[in-house]
Amino acid sequence: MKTIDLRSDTVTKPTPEMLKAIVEAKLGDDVFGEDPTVNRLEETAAKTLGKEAALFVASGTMGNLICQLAHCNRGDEMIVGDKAHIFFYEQGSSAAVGGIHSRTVPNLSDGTMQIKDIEHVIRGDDIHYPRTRLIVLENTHNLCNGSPLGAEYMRSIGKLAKKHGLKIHLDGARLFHAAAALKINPAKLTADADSVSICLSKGLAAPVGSVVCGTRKFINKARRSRKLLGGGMRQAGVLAAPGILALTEMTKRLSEDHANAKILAHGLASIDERMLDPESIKTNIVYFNTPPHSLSAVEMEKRLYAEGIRTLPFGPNVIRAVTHYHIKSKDIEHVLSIIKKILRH
Ligand code: TLP
Repeated sequence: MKTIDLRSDTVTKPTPEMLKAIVEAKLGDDVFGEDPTVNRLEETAAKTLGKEAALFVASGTMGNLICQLAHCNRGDEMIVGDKAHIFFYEQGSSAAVGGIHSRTVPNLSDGTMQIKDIEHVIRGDDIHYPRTRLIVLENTHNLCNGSPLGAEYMRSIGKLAKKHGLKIHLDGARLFHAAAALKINPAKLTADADSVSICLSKGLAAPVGSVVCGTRKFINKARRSRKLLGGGMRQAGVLAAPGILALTEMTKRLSEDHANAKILAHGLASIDERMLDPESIKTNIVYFNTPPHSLSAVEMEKRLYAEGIRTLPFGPNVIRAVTHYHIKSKDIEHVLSIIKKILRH
């Protein structure tokens, strides 16, 4: 039985072109800055996002932490959404490793935080308080239905940060998904951020890696933080080579994944409208409820797994399904027919 894996877009495997690029990659020792393929990936990422420089890192989690360490000193405070991946799913590494205090602000269902809520929690100069240094944003916003944050919103946060002398870090694990949904150049979404972390392995088919972008001065600092965390890699060009194709080729097809997510969302709503509001699905992440008095999320996940369909339960009644490179529209039709069958019995 063929498996349809909707757990995450992290499951995408390298394309044949990527495997060829891995074999042919020109290599050197990247800790000495001598791996030409890593250098090419970093230049490509910086140029794509309109930044001076970039740094190849092992993962999105590492990229986010490196940026926090480069922006903040121990005891500083960062303002972060209460549904942010950095706050929820990164083991509290801001505090555990960086000694950085998180001040949360509610994320609205579209992934934004209200300007007034952010402004309200910025600390004044008082001996009792930590110093506010950083505002953290996430685009697309994973836990908020994969919502894309628009350029205008980014600009308004940029203005606020300038007014208060704060820096902005953007967790752009799925930044290209946002750009595809908004039909906008990704650099327009990063112009107001001091640092951005993008993932090459979320829907873009690279096997490993993320890239952090910012000013040259910031990236020099970030390079030190990467070494501190043990993330200096040597002949990393074998990983950077597929990363270049992820950025230059695989970003072009993401609207296909968004279209499949929309088909899934509308199909689910037509099975039972209580499962989700299909209009809330703007990118490739679909959260849906199991209908009341039917199955729990764990039971539904098990029943789907028995049919070769993999999903992730995200709460007592919430399931996540993520579309990606390996998912075709006929797979979505099959998934919908199986869910219909499961709910009927
Ligand atoms: N997200 C994973 C899980 O951790 C939930 C997923 O399957 O969606 N920022 C965002 C917005 C992310 O969604 C993720 C991964 C990361 C950072 C961390 O990236 P990695 O897994 O490369 O450390």
